[in-house]
Amino acid sequence: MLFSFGHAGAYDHEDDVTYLDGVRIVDIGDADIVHTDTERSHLAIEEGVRAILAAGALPVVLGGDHSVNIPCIRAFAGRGPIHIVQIDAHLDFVDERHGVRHGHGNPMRRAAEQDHVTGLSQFGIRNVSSTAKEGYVAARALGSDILSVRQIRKLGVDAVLDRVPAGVDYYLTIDIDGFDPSIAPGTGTPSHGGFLYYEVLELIDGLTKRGCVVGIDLVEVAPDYDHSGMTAILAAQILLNAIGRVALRSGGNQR
Ligand SMILES: [Mn+2]
Repeated sequence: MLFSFGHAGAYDHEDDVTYLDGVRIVDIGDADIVHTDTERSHLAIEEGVRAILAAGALPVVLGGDHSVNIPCIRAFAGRGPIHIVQIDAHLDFVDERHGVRHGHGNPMRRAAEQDHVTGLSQFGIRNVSSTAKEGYVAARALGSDILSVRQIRKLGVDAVLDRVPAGVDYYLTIDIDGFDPSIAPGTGTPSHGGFLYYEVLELIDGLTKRGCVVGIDLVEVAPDYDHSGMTAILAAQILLNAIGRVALRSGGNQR
């Protein structure tokens, strides 16, 4: 509502584009969850994403913790290969710990195991994480490209985009803790040294020019920790601008 000013679309004077003009957005509501039953909750999420894909629309899924990415990626099975671009402080590549395989430390490992996932670009990874060194080794062995925020700043956005396979379908997963806690404090595992707004927007903008973004999730916004509401506003702004760019450049090209 904060960005609903009563005129259509979102005009960006730098690009001279009115993003979201004519774009139809439908909220299909929450996935039903069964408290303490992750598997059944994930099945409900997968069913919802499959329904969105069957309608020919772009799924944009709001978490929830990062485990919700697992059913989102499963829903793309049988629809052609996807390359995953992850914005996150954490690698989320734990295979199993304490018997847990479908928690919020596991999603990129579960994604990499899927036949329809061809590779991962993991951006913003830094600091202490649930993933130990063996997870990084396993991710790289599966062809994952792992870059920290500092490495991305040294390379620049264009050089980073050059490392992402071109002309393919991307699934974009944004963990809000990929951003710096100074602008996104409302999350369970804040990690200092994170991205600023335009660094991520420019990566997303470049991605929509390089290939087709066919799915998006944004996860780990925790309202109880978001005392100023600023984290939710950041999430809304990055999604508004991401959806606008995908809609403009995919031209109804969604699978
Ligand atoms: Mn994550």
